[in-house]
Amino acid sequence: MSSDKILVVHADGVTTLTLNRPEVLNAFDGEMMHGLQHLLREAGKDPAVRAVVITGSGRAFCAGQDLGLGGDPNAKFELKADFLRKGYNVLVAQIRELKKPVIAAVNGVAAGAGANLAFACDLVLAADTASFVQAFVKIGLIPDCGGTFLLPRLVGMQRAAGLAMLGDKLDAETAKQWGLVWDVVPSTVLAEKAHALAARMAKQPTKAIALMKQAFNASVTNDVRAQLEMEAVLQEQAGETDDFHEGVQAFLQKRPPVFRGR
Ligand code: LHQ
Repeated sequence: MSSDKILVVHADGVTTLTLNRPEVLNAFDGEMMHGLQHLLREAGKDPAVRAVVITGSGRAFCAGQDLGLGGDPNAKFELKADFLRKGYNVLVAQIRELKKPVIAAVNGVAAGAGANLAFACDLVLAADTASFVQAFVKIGLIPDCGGTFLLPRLVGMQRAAGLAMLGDKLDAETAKQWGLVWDVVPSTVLAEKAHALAARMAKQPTKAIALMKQAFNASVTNDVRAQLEMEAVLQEQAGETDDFHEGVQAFLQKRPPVFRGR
């Protein structure tokens, strides 16, 4: 499946997916949603892909759901639970469960589901011009795309409530101070820095990263004993990888390791 609504570039073990509907600030329509789901599935299957970057074209990262409804200002949006079940819920689960790191390179405003899509990624690298808006309250909705799950865990209940209930824009630097963003870089170098970060992660032991994601996901609901048991089981799996053997050999031979993601 190919669509000009998402641009795809592969380089250095990294697949970069660029949301490409700049005229509506990269808001999601059905085609872009299903395109992104498809491309994430493909990235998951391809052993040559060891990191994924999601970014936006033009001045925005993503303005969430396309509210345009074909240009009719009087149209009524019929919103059923299945809309989320088949759309954003699938997307968030795919990102959280992808056995490879996913980096959001937030190049501009990220609003509604667009903001929470970024927060679902493993690392968020933001341009200094980026901002984040839980826009849902402005149209009478609750945060979705994992927002009610992720926000309290990332920033605590007070800040989650303030962001969700007021819907104000949060600038990139404040988002970093609050722990929503890994780093902020000048907008002119965002793409380059995001690629360098992803290329570095693509050279890490990919299976160990997949197991870390599994453990982090489970840590949200596990108690400490369950989590310790999970670490024991997953560490055994990490210990069975070629990359573990390579890491120890490289250490003993006093050379940098060459991880192959196996
Ligand atoms: C847009 C959009 C947009 C269409 C900007 N759609 N055109 C799940 C369940 C089902 C239904 C609902 O949604 C969800 C999940 C969600 O994501 S709900 C939240 C949906 N998103 C929003 O409510 C955000 C709406 N957008 C905005 O608040 C502003 O556009 C932001 C704050 C993102 C940016 O503001 P500005 O920088 O001032 O840009 P702008 O408002 O002038 O937008 C530029 C153009 O993009 C404009 O079109 P035009 O033809 O006038 O140039 C907007 O209409 C269009 N656009 N967001 N979501």
